[in-house]
Amino acid sequence: MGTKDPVKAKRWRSQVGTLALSVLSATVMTAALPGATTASAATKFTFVLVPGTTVDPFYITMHMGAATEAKRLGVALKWEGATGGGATDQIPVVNSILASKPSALLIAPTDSVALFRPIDACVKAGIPVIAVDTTLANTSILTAAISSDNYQGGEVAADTLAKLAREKGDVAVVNVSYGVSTTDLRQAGFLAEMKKYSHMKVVATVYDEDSQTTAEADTRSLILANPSLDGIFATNLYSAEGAGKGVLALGDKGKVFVAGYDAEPAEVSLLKQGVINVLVIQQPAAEGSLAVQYAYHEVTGNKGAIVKSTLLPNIVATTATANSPSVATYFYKTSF
Ligand code: T6T
Repeated sequence: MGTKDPVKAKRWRSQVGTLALSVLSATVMTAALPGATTASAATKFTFVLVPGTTVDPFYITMHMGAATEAKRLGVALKWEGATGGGATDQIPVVNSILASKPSALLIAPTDSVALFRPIDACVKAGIPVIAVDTTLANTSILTAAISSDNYQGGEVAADTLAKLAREKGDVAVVNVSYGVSTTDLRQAGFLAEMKKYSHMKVVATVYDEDSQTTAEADTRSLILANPSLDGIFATNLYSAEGAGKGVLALGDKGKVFVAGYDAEPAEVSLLKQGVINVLVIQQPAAEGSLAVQYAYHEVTGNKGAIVKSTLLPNIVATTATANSPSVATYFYKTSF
């Protein structure tokens, strides 16, 4: 079974792992974990969750899931990070955590290479590290890595835009920043899938450094520079919100189609208006919850229950399904 393509093979394996895991985690969810006794356990373990940024609804929703699981297990959970989303913002945070020596570090590395050394210093100091959402280029030092199926999300975006554009025309990508493992994979999945449509062309890829304003300005320029542009793939929350606002501002709703990622309120509103046509939604709360569970397995010696690499499935929402309650449960929180 599986496939020769290593990415797909790994994905296939982890999906099986995920399936098995989701069954497992459902079981674990209802039963007391070995060693999970009274509140006294709370003081015994302290985990720190470091998001890509502290203001991003994706990570705020992840925090909510992690905090719920930490409470259930009687573990103290700290939330430490920067509002900026770059390696220069995150490295000092990791260095200060090293000094505080928590029981485990759960982190979304903002750069797959630049964060290796600060994270490795934590591991060498005996702090197990779990990557959640983004990861490192070299994962050998990690206890586990949890994310969503980013490559497949890019493929879904390509197929949806191709269908909307009747498999003819030009498209562009509005991405975040090179070196962010998740959005790089989304772009890779999109470009590979687009190759299947011989009458379609990717005319440009731009980077908005995680800024919605820049994404909007880039989108306007892309449309003005490419009058026959039919579609835009915006690889994350801020990119999608910006791309949608750019299309709306130029009056191109229904002419330039938008496939976006994530589900914070402004994006969801643009999806319901038909400005954004499809959103690939992740499960940040489940990622956060699983990361706490794996950290708990690690520190209580239940290492056999840890799956090294997990990709949680995506939820795809369109303008037509955006109002359905089953989809709305996956919309992100802006605070908790
Ligand atoms: O798309 C998510 C996350 O998966 C990605 O790694 C960075 O951007 C978000 O946090 C959304 O802003």
